[in-house]
Amino acid sequence: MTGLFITLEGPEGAGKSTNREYLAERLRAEGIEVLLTREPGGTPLAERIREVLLTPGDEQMNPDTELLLVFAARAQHLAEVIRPALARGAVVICDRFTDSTYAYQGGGRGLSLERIATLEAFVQGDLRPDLTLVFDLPVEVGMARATARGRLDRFELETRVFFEAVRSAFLTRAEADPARYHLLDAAQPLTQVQQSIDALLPKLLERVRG
Ligand code: Z5A
Repeated sequence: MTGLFITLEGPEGAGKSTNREYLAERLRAEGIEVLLTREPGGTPLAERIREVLLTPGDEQMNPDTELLLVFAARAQHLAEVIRPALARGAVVICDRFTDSTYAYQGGGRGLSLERIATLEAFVQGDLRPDLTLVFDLPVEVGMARATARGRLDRFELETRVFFEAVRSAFLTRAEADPARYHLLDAAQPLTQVQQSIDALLPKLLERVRG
């Protein structure tokens, strides 16, 4: 038995955390085992790496260091949490995964996509999400939502140009593989975003139940 691997992606403030709970509840109500997790993080060690990645500091983090830390956390997360859950047939919902690496370290920092793909193959083998929901919204809306929440993390302190590149990288990836990606308009009111998620449920349930 193999489970289903769903990832939620998009820029900051897009509603990934809010909607991951919503999707998990909808699936649990159907009697499905759901494991809800996030990246960077998802295990105690990977959460420590998350702290390093998100905490602003005096020493500027080299983009290669950032890339390697993201994949180091992912290797731990896959080994300890994601692969075991998929092996027992659970639905794994992960708030951010490797699409964020392509968007932030590739699009935002300008690192080579080939280098990211090499690390992706090294850390994940052939494991890729079965379905990726991309919560898309204009940069200024996401930035306003993040700012309204208070203290900004190391990524949230980045410039608008950085976030435009991140958004554009997500959209490019989604357009290239419509079978895996589902684009959601995250600028809509929450109830409408959740109606779009509801619309995906029948197909999702079909896939889970085989
Ligand atoms: N990162 C990376 O660089 N490389 C990688 O490979 C990975 C990650 C995996 C941490 O991620 C950072 O790690 C991230 C990229 C980097 N940096 N950034 N920026 P994170 O997921 O923890 O951080 P985040 O995306 O900034 O989380 P977030 O701001 O919490 O966004 P969200 O989860 O998408 O949104 P939310 O918390 O559900 O909602 C934000 C607010 O908007 C909240 O008050 C909601 O009530 C409100 N909201 C949500 N939806 C709506 C709608 N539809 N209307 C109105 N208001 C709404």
